[in-house]
Amino acid sequence: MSTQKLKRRVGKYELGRTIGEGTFAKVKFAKNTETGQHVAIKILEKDKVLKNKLVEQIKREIATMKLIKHPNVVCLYEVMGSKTKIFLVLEFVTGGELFDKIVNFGRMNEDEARRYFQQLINAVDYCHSRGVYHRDLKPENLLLDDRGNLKVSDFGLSALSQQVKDDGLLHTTCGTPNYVAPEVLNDRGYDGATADLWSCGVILFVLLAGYLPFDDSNISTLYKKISTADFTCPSWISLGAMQLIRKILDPNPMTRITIPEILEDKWFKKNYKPPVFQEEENVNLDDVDAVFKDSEEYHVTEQKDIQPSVINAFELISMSKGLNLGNLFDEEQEFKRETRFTSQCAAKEIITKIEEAAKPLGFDVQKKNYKMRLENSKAGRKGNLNVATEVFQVAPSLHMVELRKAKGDTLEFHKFYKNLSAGLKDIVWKTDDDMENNKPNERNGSHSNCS
Ligand code: 3AM
Repeated sequence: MSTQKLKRRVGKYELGRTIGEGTFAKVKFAKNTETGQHVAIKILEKDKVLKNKLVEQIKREIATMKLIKHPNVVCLYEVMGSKTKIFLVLEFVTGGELFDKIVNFGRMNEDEARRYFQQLINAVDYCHSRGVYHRDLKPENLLLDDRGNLKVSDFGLSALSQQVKDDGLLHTTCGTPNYVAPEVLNDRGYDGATADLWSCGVILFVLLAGYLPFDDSNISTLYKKISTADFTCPSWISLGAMQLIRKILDPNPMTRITIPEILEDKWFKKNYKPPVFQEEENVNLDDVDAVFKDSEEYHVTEQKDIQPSVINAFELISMSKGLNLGNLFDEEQEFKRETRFTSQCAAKEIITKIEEAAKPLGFDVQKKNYKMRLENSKAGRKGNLNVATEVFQVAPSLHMVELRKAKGDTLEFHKFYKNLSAGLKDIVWKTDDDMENNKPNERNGSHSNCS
């Protein structure tokens, strides 16, 4: 146990925490050591993604994405490859996901929903005009920047999970069914542009209604509802918005409204400001070629450096006072994905207490030295919630405990943490300030109840 850190480097990037894990990729926070710029690196396993017939299409789409510098599309800065992995260096987007707003605050008013929808349509229109389709537009891919602007992520990457069949059309087996167009579900082959538009219609409905247009616990009933566009608009949605949603959620892709027609729609056009941006010139695509050439001379160097932690004990203590949800903010990720607290108890006792508190909440516990992995046995909104914890020694009788969401939904992590806190209150070190804030009339000298 120490505060030394094993830093992983890929080329000029120093890798930090895992931001999220999906089926095909892991997303990690990273820092460009030359410029200090924060980025997100998506890491894909080559053998999982490059074995299908779409390698040429994937390469073309990744190359096109490097050329796309649109204000509402997550920017792809650079592509690197090692023997086994592909690293996509992306713009780091700090405002969280659009749908967390709905989960937190409920449905939006029409002006706010329209602004996001206009940005979404602009992003989709621009990428389509360059021959890149998303094919998997869903809440997780709609991020917000620090100024509240929408940024669509994963454009051009979904070909990684697709197949082209003999009819030359795309076929897919995965994807979040609630957002997927009927022709995609029927697997009769589909056109990427009209299918993306359907997903935009579902997204607009969710923004305005606060719930999904098509939802059912029975998957075949859900498919039937989607195939027949069986949904009802709630009464608070205006006629103009309702009519537009109906034209987008047309189960027949041939008669579905197109983007040029949406741009002319009266409801859509209100307060519309087309985006102003400059297209990048002189973009170098050598890195994309190199990744797909798969020759060792182009492989990026990966190394692990042991570095002493730059945080000293005083900083650790000041950032970890008590169990306070305010501590969920972190310099690297303003996403509230991790928290810390300090304890005067022995490390083994802390670990036992966390285990005892997590198990009744339905979590399986795996332990390795001073690290633990807590996994919820039940699937949540974004799969099973996984929490990584680690105990660091600050001084012989002072430990810092870090809890980080490794996988799953951020809001579920917050709920879990709140419940866990109740079971840990005996071991958390409370400062005089904390005691004062929590129990204004009661002061005693004992700050934690370690055995
Ligand atoms: O696991 P959650 O849903 O909390 O928001 C994305 C998702 O978070 C985040 O990584 C997780 C897996 O996709 N993410 C993806 N691209 C990102 C980016 N460019 C990003 N976070 C910040 N910047």
